[in-house]
Amino acid sequence: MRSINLKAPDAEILFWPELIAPQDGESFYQQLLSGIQWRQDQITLFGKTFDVPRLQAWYGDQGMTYRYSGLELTPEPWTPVLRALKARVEQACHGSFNTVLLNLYRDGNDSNGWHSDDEAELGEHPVIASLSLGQERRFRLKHKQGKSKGIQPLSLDLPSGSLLVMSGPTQRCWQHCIPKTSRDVLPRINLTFRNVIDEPEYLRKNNNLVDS
Ligand SMILES: O=C(O)CCC(=O)C(=O)O
Ligand SMILES: [Mn+2]
Repeated sequence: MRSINLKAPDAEILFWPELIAPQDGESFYQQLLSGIQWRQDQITLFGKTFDVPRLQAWYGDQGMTYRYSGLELTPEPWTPVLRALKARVEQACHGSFNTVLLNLYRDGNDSNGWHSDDEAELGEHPVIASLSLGQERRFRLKHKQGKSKGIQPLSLDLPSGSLLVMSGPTQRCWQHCIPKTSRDVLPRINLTFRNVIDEPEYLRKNNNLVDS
């Protein structure tokens, strides 16, 4: 299936509107809703502790610890459903991923604030492959220097079964978010497949490069 190139400055963003057919999407959605170990994580900002405004889960290869906003996430092992989805995503975007962060937005009050996925363990040019299941979700992007450079923000509605892949300079130059909505919305699931650099492996490779 062919992708659409969203052509924005300082970004590489590809979009597959229907990577997964609606019937399969509904089945995957139900399996994840009931089968994933959804967690209510908390973050501490300026000395105050808050519930993250959504439920989350972290699955992947063993040993791939991921740190963000003071949280340290140790992955649960891949399940058959997650392996099947990972294979579909990898086949579409010719990438490979060793972890997935899942978000469950229970209703319109749940959200994901402005951020970039630019943690060091994702490497210099992170590839973030975001698969959507459940009701359509509004996804917003803004360039970090959008105002001074006159670059317009983007707003996309991500339907169930769609795949959005951000790569190249996107995380360095842009931020993205899922806003709250006053519309009456059903639960929505997002899976962001990522490739976390395995530190010992990374060091070994670098030493090998120096040796050879
Ligand atoms: O739900 C989405 O599409 C956004 C998820 C996201 O940005 C993240 O988990 O880092
Ligand atoms: Mn993100």
